[in-house]
Amino acid sequence: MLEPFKEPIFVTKPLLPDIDELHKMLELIWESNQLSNNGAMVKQLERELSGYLGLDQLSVFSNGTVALQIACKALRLSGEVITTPFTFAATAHSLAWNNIKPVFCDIEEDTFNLNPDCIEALITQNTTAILPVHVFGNPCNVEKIQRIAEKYGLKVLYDAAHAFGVKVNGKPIASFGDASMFSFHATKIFHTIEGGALAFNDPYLKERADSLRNFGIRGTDYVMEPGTNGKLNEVQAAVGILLLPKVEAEIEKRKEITKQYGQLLGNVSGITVSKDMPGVTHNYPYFVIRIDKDKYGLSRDEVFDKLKEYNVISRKYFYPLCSNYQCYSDIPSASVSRLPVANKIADTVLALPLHGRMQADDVEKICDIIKGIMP
Ligand code: T4K
Repeated sequence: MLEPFKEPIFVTKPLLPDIDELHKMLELIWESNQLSNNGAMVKQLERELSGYLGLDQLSVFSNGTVALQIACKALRLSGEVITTPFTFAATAHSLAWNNIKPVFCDIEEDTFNLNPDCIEALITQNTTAILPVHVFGNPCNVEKIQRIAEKYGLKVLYDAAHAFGVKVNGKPIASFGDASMFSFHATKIFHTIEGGALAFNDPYLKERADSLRNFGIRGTDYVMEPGTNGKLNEVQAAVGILLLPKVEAEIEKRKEITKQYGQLLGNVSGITVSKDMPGVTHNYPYFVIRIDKDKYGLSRDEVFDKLKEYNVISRKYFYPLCSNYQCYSDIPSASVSRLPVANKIADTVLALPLHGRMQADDVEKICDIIKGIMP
């Protein structure tokens, strides 16, 4: 019988800047007296992120959710938007906050992403856009989605919250679609404690989003439209500047851990591990397994509870589906019968701990526990 971990081992642990380096950055901010409102640190972070990600039109925001809400406004989305139910609450909520009706589309069994083959049947005269999510950093079928969008004159706004630094055949993930949102929450590979970014393919859209994040103000005497407050502050931008050079090493470490998990769990009956996709530069934000109760002997919920007894705090990302939230479940597209794959996946996935400070021994022990609890 294995002993539980002495301390809880969480699904992630945030990357932290060196405290002395942060102190030096704070001194610069204190000297400048500029704490917010598009100061030097925010501008530097935007420049460095644009360079790192290979994107020209990039702006940072106070969080990913507000960035997504602003993107909907900047793209003038309205009516209905087709999206995935297998995502974090923020995706569908950003539409609802813009008085847009989310129309839920089923997902692919292998990638957990929006299934492009199910999109066309959901398009009506009220549809203005598609909002797919690159779930767990795995790219959507960007080419098929683009073809459908062009055929019906729809915008494509990607929720790339998990996909920082991901590339498809060498192209940055945010070069696809009209706009993409990255989350810089503390639980993400690159973060600014709270924060987010939008990348656009049109400079006009960036200009509009920049004004929308600052109340719609366009000049000293001119407010163009009802904007909001979506500004990132200088201290958080400084955290981002210090973390950016650490991202590559973090991804490398996570890649090793992902490989180790794959080797140790790949042959366990009833457990499916995620695999790299051809042509994709991955960023390894989460390690997610699928559990088939008939073969493994325990359900996902039973594994979740058992792991907790060993101090392994896994997460049921993404359960419940957005389409099953009380606020959306009355929408016709949300019915369980229309989303068979998404409902099946949401009931069987489990995210295991994954971060750069995990040791090989930790991974081995978690895998031993998973094998040991198997009836
Ligand atoms: N779209 C998608 C697809 C998203 O996944 C998200 C966010 C968004 C949009 C919206 O972006 P933001 O507005 O958040 O920028 C977390 C995050 O809060 C959320 O950002 C993220 N997705 C979501 C998938 O996960 P919780 O409720 O699961 O987080 P929490 O607090 O349980 O944290 C998970 C574990 O991480 C904890 O057990 C311990 C560890 N942790 C967490 C924090 C915050 C730490 O060790 N230190 C920390 O400071 O939502």
